[in-house]
Amino acid sequence: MTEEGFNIVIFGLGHIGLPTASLFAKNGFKVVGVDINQSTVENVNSGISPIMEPGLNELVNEVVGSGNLRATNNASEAVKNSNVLIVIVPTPVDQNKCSDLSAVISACKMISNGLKKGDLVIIESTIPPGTCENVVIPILEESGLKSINDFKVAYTPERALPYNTLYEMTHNARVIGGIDAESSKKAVFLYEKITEGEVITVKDLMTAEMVKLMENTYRDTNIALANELAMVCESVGIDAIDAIKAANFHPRVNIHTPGPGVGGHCLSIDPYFIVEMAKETNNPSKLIKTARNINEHMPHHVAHIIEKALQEVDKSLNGSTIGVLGVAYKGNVADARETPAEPLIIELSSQDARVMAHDPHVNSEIIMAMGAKPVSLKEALKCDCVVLITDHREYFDITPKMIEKSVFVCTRPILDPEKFREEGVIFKGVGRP
Ligand code: SAJ
Repeated sequence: MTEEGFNIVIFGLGHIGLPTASLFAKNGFKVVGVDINQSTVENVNSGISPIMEPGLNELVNEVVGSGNLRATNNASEAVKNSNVLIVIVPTPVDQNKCSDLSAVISACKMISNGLKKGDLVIIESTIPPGTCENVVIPILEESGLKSINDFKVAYTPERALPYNTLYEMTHNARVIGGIDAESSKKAVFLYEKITEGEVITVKDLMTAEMVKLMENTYRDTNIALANELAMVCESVGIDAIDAIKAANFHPRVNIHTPGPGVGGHCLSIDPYFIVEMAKETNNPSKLIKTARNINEHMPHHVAHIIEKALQEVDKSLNGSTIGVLGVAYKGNVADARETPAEPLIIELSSQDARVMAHDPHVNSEIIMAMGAKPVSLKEALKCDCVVLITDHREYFDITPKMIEKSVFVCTRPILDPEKFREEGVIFKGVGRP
């Protein structure tokens, strides 16, 4: 097999699709990216990355310049001239916490319309186990071709950490499951070209689908445990952050970090795919659902901590100014999807607090859409209560003197409570007594 034998089409030029397309292009493959968003197509074709990701803009510029990557919204033309079709489109959950596969279905229909003998279809989108067999392949077979005999199918989940995507995509191990050995072999050949990490094959498509969900569920459940321990410690006067740090010295213990809740497009969504699958088999997944409930409860818990801290200075939420530091879902990123800051802002506003928010990475329109007034860091620090939600690098240098009204709720373990308390600041936080 050689790079020349493969013409790749990638459906979805988002946070994962664009870096993947660019890495294949950099490694000598001819790649066409299909996206429904016209401005994404135009940006990419001008050598600009619409996604904020370290190193991506330079890479897109290089591979578009070399002629190996181009973008289009003409799916049928792209499918006609290719033999590898990779689907990397979003799979959110709907209001009932069930997977919304509409983007995957739509991409598969476009592929099916132009599918040819010998094509390889690879799904990267996060999906409930069984989706390749029960949804993807039946759509592809509407083409009149038969899987295994006429076309091949593989599933490989992406595992890159946002904002470290290019490094992780080129260094992390990859998991691949195919509908048959030939599908896996072809997919392994392709992904070995873009990662130095090990490329592992698992028995089948469904196992590979499950691996992805297990990884994010492990993390979400572990964080829920940390959050539950933190809330218990708060109520009995133990500093949970210190206790977890000490417990983690045990060689087989790795309790994650408590915080204001779990955001982002992965950990807060993927566990629901297991819950959904388990429900269908009459074998409810109690622990995973409970972990989600705990993590979704955290913004409400933070609101409660703020209320109690204000009471110590004879204030209530009603009429108080609250300065939220950080609305991004985690430190040093501009992404606010599923951020715990949003339900917190909504709850504080519903109790008639005047909520202002500062974030060095997230733009003002997003902050306003959450219901907070965008302000400078200086203004946020003047509020009746300052609440640190996101562990952005910029907040590591906050000192007690900067907290004007002396009430500080710090939901991430990035500052030393004693330093603040010594200077008369009422310092509270998740896991802090
Ligand atoms: N968080 C905590 N405590 C912790 C760690 C994280 O409260 O100890 C919070 C963060 O603040 C954030 C959320 O959890 O709100 C998720 O952050 P994250 O850094 O754990 O994960 P993501 O969503 O940015 O990326 C995850 C990664 N999965 C794993 O590490 C198992 C990444 O490798 C996946 O590729 C990505 O999900 C994905 O696309 O699925």
